[in-house]
Amino acid sequence: MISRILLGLFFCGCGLFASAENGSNLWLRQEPSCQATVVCDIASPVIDVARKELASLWKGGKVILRISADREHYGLGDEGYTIRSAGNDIILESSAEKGLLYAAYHLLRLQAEENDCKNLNISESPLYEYRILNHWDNLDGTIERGYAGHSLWKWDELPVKISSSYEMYARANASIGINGTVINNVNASVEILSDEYLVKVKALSDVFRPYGIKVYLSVNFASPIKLGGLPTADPLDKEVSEWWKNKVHDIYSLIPDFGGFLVKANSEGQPGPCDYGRTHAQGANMLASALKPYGGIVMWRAFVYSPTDDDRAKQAYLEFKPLDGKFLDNVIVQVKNGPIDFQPREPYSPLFGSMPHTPLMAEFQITQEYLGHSNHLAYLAPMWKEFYKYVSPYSIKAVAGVSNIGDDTNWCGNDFAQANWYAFGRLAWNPALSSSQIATEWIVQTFTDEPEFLVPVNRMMLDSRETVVDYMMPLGLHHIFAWNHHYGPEPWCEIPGARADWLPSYYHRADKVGLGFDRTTSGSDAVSQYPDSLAAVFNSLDSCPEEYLLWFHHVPWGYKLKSGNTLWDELCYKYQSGVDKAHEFCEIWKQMSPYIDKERYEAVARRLKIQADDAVWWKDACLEYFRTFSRMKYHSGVDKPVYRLKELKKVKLPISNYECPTEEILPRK
Ligand code: BDP
Repeated sequence: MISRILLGLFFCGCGLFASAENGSNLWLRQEPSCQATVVCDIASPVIDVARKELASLWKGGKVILRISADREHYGLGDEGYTIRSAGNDIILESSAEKGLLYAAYHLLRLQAEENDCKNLNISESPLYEYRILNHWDNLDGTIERGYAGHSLWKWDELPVKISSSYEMYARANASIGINGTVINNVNASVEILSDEYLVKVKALSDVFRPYGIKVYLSVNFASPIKLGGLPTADPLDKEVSEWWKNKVHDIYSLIPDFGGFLVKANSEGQPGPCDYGRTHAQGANMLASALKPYGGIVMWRAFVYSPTDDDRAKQAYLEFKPLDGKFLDNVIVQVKNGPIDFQPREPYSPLFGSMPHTPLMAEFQITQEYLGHSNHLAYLAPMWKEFYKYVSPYSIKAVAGVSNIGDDTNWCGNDFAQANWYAFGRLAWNPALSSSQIATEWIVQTFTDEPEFLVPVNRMMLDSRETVVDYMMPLGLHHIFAWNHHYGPEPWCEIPGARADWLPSYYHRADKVGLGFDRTTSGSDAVSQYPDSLAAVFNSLDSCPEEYLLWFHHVPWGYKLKSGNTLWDELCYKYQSGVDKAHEFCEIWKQMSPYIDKERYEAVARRLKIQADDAVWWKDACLEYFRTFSRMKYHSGVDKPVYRLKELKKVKLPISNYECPTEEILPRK
């Protein structure tokens, strides 16, 4: 934070920051040149941003910005645009101001990538109307599952003091097409709807508006009781719906373009309509009716599970599918990408495709809650693309990403975690972009376009998520984290009296016979929630993709996989491969030092070292523990354990969101 403020002192003549290489400028590192001629006959806050950006950064000839009412631009929507070269000039056209803003950022990105901008003929529009960040930020400044310092929002200072970070945040989002932000945690405090906080929210909205970003709020369903003093929050109670109507009216009087509400209801202890015997649809519709006259929406989360005997992976589907078609048209049901909870790898949630009469939005997690926090390099575009292999991008209405942004100097803790913020925005705009293309764009803008750097770093990023899966939870394993913690391994964890579905053994089901959760038709039957043809593929041990094997099957230790290896051997090789790759990343990075600044080089090197150490920890913990069931040996090519299981079992992770320096926690080697 301190260095971000210091940076602000170095204003250049045209008002943008001069760059300093501490990650604070994200991918927006172009030096201002202040030489461009920008022609535009409209003045508005949004256009002013586009004009200012181009005037300060564009190094080519004249840029002309035009609003056009022709059929082509009309067809591209409010946010779409064309970029065309006309001799030495460049013409940006859109049917609306926001399109021109995005066109300006597109042009500047081309320049940053050193494209030849002489013969441009580009036509673009986003696939989704809603491209939204979800901040899990609490009003006390902490962030649930945040690994990059405290919240960006300085609630104590607002609305009087407006940190310069807010504008930079908006600018970064606009540059990648993000057009909405839910600024508070889904586990929402009722205070956010108090008069005191709403003026603070308004102050943030005012900063974001010129960048095309709408503000949304997470709301607590019991607000009418806790804030309004009513005896109930029953959605069918007249006074309750009146209370919400008045609240919504107050919000729109302050923030005329307010986006709407995000709601986590009847999930993990949060209040909701089911407390009154009402359905999720009744709860959502009551809020939606209040928002409807103003054009606001409700994003109603489907992340629900209760401590029943039934398989947790089935519960959201069981609860929400019967409600298909029962939601008002300004409700979108927000579904996590997988059926459980943001694991390093999950099959897609079967709710997608199962609610044809309800708009759905995908919720991805940008913050690495289950992928090594900000210590591990895990480039997530390949994970999100994997979701789209099964779920057509056209079948969903919108996308949300749980943010990884905090007040750390470099915004995301790990410099490479910025790539996930970037990739989320770019894929929300266009899910057809490849992971590699996005990585290349990001590397070139964030670091350098030197091929000696670009090629290996791109490769490393593309390999990174699979590497994390390999050393944490290969072959479909999931949720084998330490108790109450989502960083290190504790597959053996048993807590007397704890909910079964909060313990790793619920998920891995290791026994003398084998490993994995039987979700086939002869097990929990979760497979049957998928379309028939896919269910058949997942249901059979032979045809189930191996990356989901232990998700759907309890597999005997000696079962032969496609490689010819037994399950046990394959498991060993996967963990070993994860460890090897993590070490390889350290070696690759060592070669990169000549190409970038010392500060970011060292920060990344330090985290890669933690990642490599953690990979060994994961391998030893999991293999040594599972070996107590398989009773099988490590074959050649698999390293002897560095740690003993007995010692690893004593490791206690600090329950906190800050980085865990593994060497301080682990027993001596
Ligand atoms: C889980 C997180 C928890 C969140 C919850 C949610 O562990 O902190 O509150 O999801 O999405 O991943 O509501």
